[in-house]
Amino acid sequence: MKILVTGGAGFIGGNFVHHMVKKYPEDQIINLDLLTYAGNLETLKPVEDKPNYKFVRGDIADRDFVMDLFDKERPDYVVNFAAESHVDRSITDPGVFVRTNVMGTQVLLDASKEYGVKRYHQVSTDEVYGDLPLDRPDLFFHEDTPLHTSSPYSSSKASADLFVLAYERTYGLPVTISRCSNNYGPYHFPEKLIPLIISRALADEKLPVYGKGENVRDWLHVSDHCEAIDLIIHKGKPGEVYNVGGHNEKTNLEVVKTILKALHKPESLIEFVTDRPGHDLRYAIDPTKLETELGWKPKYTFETGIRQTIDWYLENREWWENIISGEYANYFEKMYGEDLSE
Ligand code: NAD
Ligand code: TDX
Repeated sequence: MKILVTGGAGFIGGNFVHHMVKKYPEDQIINLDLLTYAGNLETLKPVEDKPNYKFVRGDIADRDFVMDLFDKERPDYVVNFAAESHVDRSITDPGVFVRTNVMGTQVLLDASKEYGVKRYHQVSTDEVYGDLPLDRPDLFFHEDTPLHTSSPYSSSKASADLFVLAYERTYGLPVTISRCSNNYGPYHFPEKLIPLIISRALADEKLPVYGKGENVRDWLHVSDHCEAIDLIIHKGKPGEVYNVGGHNEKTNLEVVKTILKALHKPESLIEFVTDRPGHDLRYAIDPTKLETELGWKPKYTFETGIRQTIDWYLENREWWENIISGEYANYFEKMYGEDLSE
């Protein structure tokens, strides 16, 4: 089998490449990534010399390039992680989210149709369902919950999902979609909440918490997400959507305090800053379909997963220190400069 993974130099795609290269030595894993600010070849060091792995730099929205690649490689499976993934960046610059997340997906679908791939898998997000109220803990996102997006990011992901489903219905392309809750774990880019808090707390820097820190996210360790995608591409039914989540709902403030406690740092580092516009209140996934139909079960609880993640950041300082000392420093200043100044 030849598996084309797009966005494999990013956080989840990188973890998935590690998982697949190790677990399926007989398969060929091709990683197509543009290496935007979020792509990092350092993440792929552990697999770069493996005989069943190859990296190709390129843009999923570049039709001629993608068609040539499919013509040359003839992948059996396509797993699309490539995306602009940060909600805050989508608020300042939505255009690139439409280009990569919507148009890039449509180019990959065309190529998959043209070259007869056996499975096209779209890595989507629970954000396509919008948000749930804070005072209704009985409500969850199900696969048939209507799409109701809030940010340019989630709108671009929902649009892509609709194209994926349209290609199944109209052209019979064998597709699957997974919609996962918030991931955390190794190789997570430090613009996102958990690695941002770990890296800044270690440097005794102020920790920006939006609004009152009451928003709820449903956290899943990235390796449990990778296992779920592996199961879905091999055993999932074409045309189906699968929700992925492990019932680990926490307020942002709980997450930040858990990290501070583990690092023996004071809560006085917390700084409540201007809220994200349109900030989704609560995400909560019902993963029953994935559990009952495909037998998926997460290995990590939030407590074991956050410990493992903190240890990884402590043991791999070079990986994230290289990022925060580079171009990312300018982004941080623009995004938080005023809020966090003395
Ligand atoms: P990330 O930002 O860490 O990585 C994205 C990768 O895509 C980067 O390596 C980047 O270089 C690459 N890329 C961007 N534009 C590209 C283009 N035009 N062509 C080729 N490559 C391009 O993102 P992530 O957090 O790993 O998310 C991966 C996928 O999972 C995304 O589709 C995201 O929507 C989805 N998702 C993420 C989460 C989460 O919590 N992080 C949860 C659910 C779903
Ligand atoms: O500085 C911050 N302060 C803060 O309070 C940042 C960066 C975030 N937050 C809050 C906003 C959210 O309520 O923390 C929560 C998590 O924020 P992010 O890490 O930016 O993630 P989120 O917006 O929930 O989206 C993530 O999960 C779903 C991923 O980035 C998406 O790609 C995925 O689809």
